[in-house]
Amino acid sequence: MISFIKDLALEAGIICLEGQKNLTCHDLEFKSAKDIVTDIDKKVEAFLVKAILTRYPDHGVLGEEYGAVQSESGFRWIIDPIDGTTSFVHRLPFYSISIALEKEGKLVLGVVYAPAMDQLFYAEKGKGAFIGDTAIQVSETRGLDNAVMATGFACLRAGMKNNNLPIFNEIVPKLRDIRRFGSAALDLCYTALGSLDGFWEMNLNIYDIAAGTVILKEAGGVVTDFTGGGQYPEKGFAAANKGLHNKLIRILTKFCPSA
Ligand code: 2AM
Ligand code: CA
Ligand code: CA
Ligand code: CA
Repeated sequence: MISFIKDLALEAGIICLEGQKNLTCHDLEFKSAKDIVTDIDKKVEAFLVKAILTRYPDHGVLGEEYGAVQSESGFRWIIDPIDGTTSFVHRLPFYSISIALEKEGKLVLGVVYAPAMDQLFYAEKGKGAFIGDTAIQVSETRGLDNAVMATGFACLRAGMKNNNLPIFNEIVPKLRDIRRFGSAALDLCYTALGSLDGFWEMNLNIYDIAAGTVILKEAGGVVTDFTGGGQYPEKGFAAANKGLHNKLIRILTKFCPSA
């Protein structure tokens, strides 16, 4: 199953790279002023859903662009066809295809592919996390002052009252530095890889984080809401290596959005 999904992600990557060549401002649709979608997002999701349901006709699906296909099977695929559409449209390499599988409500498989950099991350529950053929592990950084983290501002685009800017102001001075790539799935994979030490964001959706969460947990990382509990992404989303996660939560907990 994992090799089937990895192959699909690679094929979806070709659709992204080819589609991007001919992309113009006329191909953008605005879900809202700051929330864009392209034909390629839709094409990739349609391709993935068709291939998955052809192979597993009784499974369910949740995708960002076309929503849900219900199922009684206990299996649900959670798909973000392009995570980081803004980066994709602006021809920055930090976008990804994100595919996860949930079994009886528990995430069991995740594949994240960044076509512009040819980086393929994947994990199956209990079997470790990988980039290509190489096993990956979170960093051993223990102090916030040695940590490089990522965050994002989905909250601004969603026009939500829960804003990341006060959190950003409080955390960034405590860190070595901050990065903002624009793909929550990749932020999680880079934390799994140990290149980043942690990541937080609010107003994310399950399809932004499902695959990356499997990958990060299998790489030894911890994923919670802003209070350290399991109500993510509704009550915020915080991910880090084990040593740093508590330190991050201590700051985030007072900013926990009311779900
Ligand atoms: P997307 O590119 O698939 O939409 C980066 O901040 C994260 O926020 C990405 O995972 C991005 O996913 C998501 N995002 C972008 N616009 C958003 C919006 N309007 N509401 C919620 N999340 C959004
Ligand atoms: Ca989107
Ligand atoms: Ca997304
Ligand atoms: Ca998307």
